[in-house]
Amino acid sequence: MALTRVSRVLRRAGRRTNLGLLLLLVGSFATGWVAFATAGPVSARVAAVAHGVLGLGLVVLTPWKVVVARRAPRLTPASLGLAAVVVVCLVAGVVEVLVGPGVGAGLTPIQVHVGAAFVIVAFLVEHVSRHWRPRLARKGDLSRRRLLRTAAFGAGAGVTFLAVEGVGRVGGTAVARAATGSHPIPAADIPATTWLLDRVPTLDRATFRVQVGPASLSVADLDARGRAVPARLDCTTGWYADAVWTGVPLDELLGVEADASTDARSVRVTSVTGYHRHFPLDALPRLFLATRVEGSPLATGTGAPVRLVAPGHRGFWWVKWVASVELSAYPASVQLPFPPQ
Ligand code: HEM
Ligand code: HEM
Ligand SMILES: Nc1nc2c(c(=O)[nH]1)N[C@H]1C(S)=C(S)[C@@H](COP(=O)(O)O)O[C@H]1N2
Ligand SMILES: [Mo]
Repeated sequence: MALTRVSRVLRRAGRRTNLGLLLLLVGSFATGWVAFATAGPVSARVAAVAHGVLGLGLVVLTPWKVVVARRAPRLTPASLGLAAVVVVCLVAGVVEVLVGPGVGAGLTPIQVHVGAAFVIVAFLVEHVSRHWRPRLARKGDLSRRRLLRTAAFGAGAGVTFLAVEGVGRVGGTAVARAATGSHPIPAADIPATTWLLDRVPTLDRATFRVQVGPASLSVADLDARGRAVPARLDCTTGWYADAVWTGVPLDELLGVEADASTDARSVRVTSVTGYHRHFPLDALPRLFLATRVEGSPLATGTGAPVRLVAPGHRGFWWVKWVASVELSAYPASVQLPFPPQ
């Protein structure tokens, strides 16, 4: 009895299953980047929950998709490859949530996760173009009966999300996560983190100078003017550290010049490596040129001798090995959302 009901529900597998998969995959890919970009407690949580529910919705649709695939005249290696990378992506995402970045030598779960996501996109383009049927989405898809099924599916995805969260709580591995989903690490354990392919320069603290507007400052100059700045560094690879940095606010270093300038629309903070970010001018009081963390000079890998501390911004905004801070005519809104290096 129960079995025939299950098989009747599964027999509905077809066009709407594929449409659902497409929407979930596109939605997961897009919200993943939003989750990477956001730092605010509410926006980060909304992005992480939306991303998790969309991604885990794929798990809920699996029984229906298996029916679709078994009906096909033959299984192709490319489509099985797509299935495999989706599994890798989902497993890495859940491992990130439940265990965090500490596992795995060399690659973090998030690196595997995002790498797999790019491979999914490539396979998916091939799969969808090979299996494309006209009118994938239809008007009737929004009829009341269909909406009830969609709502039931949404509830299934929501419950799956809560189940993963629950395992993390009960298992005690995902308790003190930030709104972004990141796991806590002690300030002393902050790892040297490269966004993508930047290099780690070795600079001499005694002779190094930072160009700040028209002024050239030594590390000792900055050190002498620094004050305690408690801030959370939250990296997209899934860890955060609360630490007290020693730094000077940029409005103090650049404020007079910024007020006098008529064409400045942002401040550009540039690393000796070329890595750089633009910030809006009203952020100047909340950006700091820092020379120390927890009282000690910065380590080579983590930005020595001078790095930016940008509370409220995800880690990739915290430019390391700062060479210059200068006013810019470009608004901060026109830069790439993520650094290219
Ligand atoms: C089709 C592609 C993707 C799928 C199917 C997917 C799916 C998932 C799933 C199922 C989780 C676990 C969610 C949970 O249990 O709360 C997850 C976590 C995560 N994903 Fe993705 N994802 C995709 C692409 C991306 C991309 C492109 C990014 C970033 C650029 C990303 C960033 C993240 C992050 C940061 C987490 C951890 C969130 C947290 O700790 O709460 N994902 N993803
Ligand atoms: C998680 C993502 C997906 C996986 C793993 C997957 C996998 C498969 C597999 C293994 C087959 C059997 C035929 C073959 O091997 O090519 C198949 C068939 C099919 N797929 Fe997908 N698919 C996915 C997403 C999609 C999406 C988004 C569409 C949207 C257009 C789609 C459309 C189809 C169609 C129409 C068939 C039936 C082909 C037939 O019966 O001849 N699939 N899929
Ligand atoms: N020049 C430069 N600055 C950088 C990066 C980089 O690759 N190059 N990585 C950023 C990223 S992604 C993070 S999370 C923080 C990491 O700081 P940490 O090395 O102290 O952990 O620095 C940011 N600043
Ligand atoms: Mo990062």
